[in-house]
Amino acid sequence: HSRIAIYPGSFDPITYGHLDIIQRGLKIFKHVIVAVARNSQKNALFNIEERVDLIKTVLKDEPRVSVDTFTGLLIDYVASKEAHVVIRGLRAISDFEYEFQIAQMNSTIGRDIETLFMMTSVQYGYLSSSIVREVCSLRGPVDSFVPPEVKTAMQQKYGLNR
Ligand code: COD
Repeated sequence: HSRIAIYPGSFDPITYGHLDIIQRGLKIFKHVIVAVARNSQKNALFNIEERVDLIKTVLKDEPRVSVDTFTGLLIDYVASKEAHVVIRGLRAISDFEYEFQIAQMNSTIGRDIETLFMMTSVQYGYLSSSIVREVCSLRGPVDSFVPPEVKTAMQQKYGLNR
């Protein structure tokens, strides 16, 4: 029986789409560890420490969530936490191929790991960190996509807080 689930990702930055998956994960698991990957190759807006701080800030009232980082293989990190479940979110069909590949790889090279997919909530189906970054950088409204603290941090990065 799993009481802990690992929710890994880049979280650059965390959005309401991620937060929705976390809140729903908490209905199934006693504890969710949000694990920010250190060696993600994506072009980053926020460094790892900034991403962790933002996640901690927006989840400060949720004692059943902890925030951590990991390097190397996800399966090794999961094993180090004595966890067996990885939560991932699924949006469109376009997510499927990538997610399917990761999950198959992890269940092949990992031991006793299940990937649990949660379907996005309708209102967040189109939401991704990268599209939110783009909208914000072009001075579009992002209030319905990210918490206020994340919006402020993004605007600072893009030099929009004047
Ligand atoms: N609604 C629902 N789910 C969402 C939404 C939304 N609006 N937005 C994002 N999500 C989901 C994503 O589908 C994903 O499941 C999760 O939230 C995190 O998303 P991202 O984009 O922040 O994170 P990714 O996909 O970049 O994370 C990839 C990892 C870092 C987990 C992966 O690269 C990894 O495990 N790296 C470590 C090295 C490793 O083990 N590699 C081998 C694996 S094959």
